[in-house]
Amino acid sequence: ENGIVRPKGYQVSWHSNPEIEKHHFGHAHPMKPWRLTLAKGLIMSYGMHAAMDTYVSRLATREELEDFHSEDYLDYLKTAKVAMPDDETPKDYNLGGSDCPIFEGLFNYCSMYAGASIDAARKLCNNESDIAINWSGGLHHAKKAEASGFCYVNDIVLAILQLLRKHPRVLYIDIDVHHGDGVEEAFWSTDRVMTLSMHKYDGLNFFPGTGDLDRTGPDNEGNPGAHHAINVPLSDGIDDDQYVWLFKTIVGKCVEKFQPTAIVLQCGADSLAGDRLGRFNVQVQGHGACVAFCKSLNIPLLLVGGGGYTPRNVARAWAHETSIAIGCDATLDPIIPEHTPYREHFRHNTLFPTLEQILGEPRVNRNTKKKVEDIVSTITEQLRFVNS
Ligand code: TV7
Ligand code: CA
Ligand code: ZN
Repeated sequence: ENGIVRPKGYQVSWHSNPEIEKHHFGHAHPMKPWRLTLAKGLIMSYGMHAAMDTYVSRLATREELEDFHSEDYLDYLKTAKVAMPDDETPKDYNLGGSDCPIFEGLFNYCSMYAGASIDAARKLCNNESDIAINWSGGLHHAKKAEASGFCYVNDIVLAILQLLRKHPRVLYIDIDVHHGDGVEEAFWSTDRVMTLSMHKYDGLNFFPGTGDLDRTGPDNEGNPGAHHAINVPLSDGIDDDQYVWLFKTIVGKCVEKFQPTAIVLQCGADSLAGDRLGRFNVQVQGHGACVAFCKSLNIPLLLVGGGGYTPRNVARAWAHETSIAIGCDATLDPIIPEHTPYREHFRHNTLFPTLEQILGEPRVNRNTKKKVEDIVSTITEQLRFVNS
């Protein structure tokens, strides 16, 4: 089908569970697990599943979730009940507000996306996969005992903890438009994980309000985690050229200094132009170029999803990035196949719509040349303190 063949010399595994897609955060909520259905339909209409080892993921076990989360939080998450709409009960563990509602099947939903990331990490540890993919994961805001920003269980932290059983050093990279605060916090005090997030930063005006350039790790002397948190704060409207230049330059320097033995890339698609919550002008091509650059490093790679609130663009990005993982991107027909489920949802029939097609009016790029160059020099200076 479409000439998609298994990549020679390396293995890609795809971890998903159709049950995840059936959950609903509530009518008006921007997080729509249904976007995974749209992405999967597009991936499969191109025949890409034939080129991967596909796994229906299992639920993470209680013990696995306890690797990071506290027992009392997990108890509450498991027993929390959908409240009456006008119920004024206190929002324990930040659960039950409008960002992190309690919905039907919540604990199963969390256990499933976490199980998929843990399985994916184990495939990399066993050398059974070179690239492992879980588009339903990437929920980077969840804390040890707190839900935050649509995230309840931090599958990324759980996956990195699995990788650390085999791998001395893990590089975490986060291209979601929001700061990857939960992952940064979890590994704040260790030099075995370097975290790098690119995000919109505007003080407290943009969620979660952290991730300024000078947030680089603990500042108490002798703490091993010092300098191992890297933050790239950006303004509205950044385009592919600037974004991909920053990504390659900074990731290149991090890999050179830190010498990671595994990489986790959070591919949040809310950094794309036209996202309902995002503010950037990044296109599917630029977003995908970040994935291609990581693949080119030939280091075991875990790809997870994350944000993404305009489902048609989420599906485009993750389908394109799946094609990069299996190495068929150059030969893929950019015209979305006729038999793609929900094809009418894509509006334009191409994987790569132009900015004019995506946006009603263009978003002004507030990132100057000087600003992006200054970010690189500050981070270059920071990395002088990092040894592998
Ligand atoms: C990884 N932005 C998650 C990103 C999490 C962002 C926020 C909303 C939002 C929630 C809704 C809703 C919304 C149109 C957008 C301070 C508040 C302001 C709730 C209305 N519409 C990821 C979290 C962020 C919920 N939260 O990184 C139900 O926007 O800014 C905030 C916090 C308090 C709560 N209110 C928003 O991408 C997966 N929430 C509509 C209905
Ligand atoms: Ca980010
Ligand atoms: Zn986000």
